Amino acid sequence: MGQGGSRHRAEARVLLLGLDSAGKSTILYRLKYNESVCTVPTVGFNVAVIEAKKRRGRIDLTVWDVGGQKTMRQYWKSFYQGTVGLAFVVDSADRRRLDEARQALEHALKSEFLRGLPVVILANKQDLEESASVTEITERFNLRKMCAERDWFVQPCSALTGAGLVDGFQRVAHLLKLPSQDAF
Ligand code: G3D
Repeated sequence: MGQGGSRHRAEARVLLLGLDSAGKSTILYRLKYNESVCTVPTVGFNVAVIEAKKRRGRIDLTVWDVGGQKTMRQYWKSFYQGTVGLAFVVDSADRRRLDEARQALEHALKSEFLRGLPVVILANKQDLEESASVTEITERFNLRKMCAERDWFVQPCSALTGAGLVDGFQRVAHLLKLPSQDAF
């Protein structure tokens, strides 16, 4: 997202969650190196620092991808404390798993540690013809109700082409609240 020469600089921790195969590793890799890669299922975690704009300053988002397989989801909560924003990746083309994705997000958002934190849903794999639209995902996830007490946004994207990724994390940066926000 470019180099920053600004006086104002902050850091924030963001969790990248989503089911296995949603595209989390591909998203992180593309943002980090601006290229696509052959990924293997995430065991443990991947992390990347992404620079974004926030108000008059810059923010380094430390983005954690904790892995989305069923066995890994029980560990998501170990990463909640200290997190200031969420990016939840959905495989928009896998309609059979949209309900499972909705349930995983709903379960995560019940955590006390994530109360009121902004969430950006990355509606990934928009390059595929069969992918669900932003409107469909908003409705299937019942987001107006599920996220009634937090800021939320659905960002269409493709980790394959890179479209929408920078905008998605820019949106996370825009929505999150920093303890030192007044300094910005
Ligand atoms: P995960 O980290 O969420 O488990 P991965 O998911 O990043 O490993 O991606 C799972 C598969 O989806 C990978 O394909 C990857 O190339 C593919 N993928 C990720 N993002 C996109 C996208 O935007 N569009 C398309 N068409 N494919 C995507 P493989 O074949 O390696 O399983």
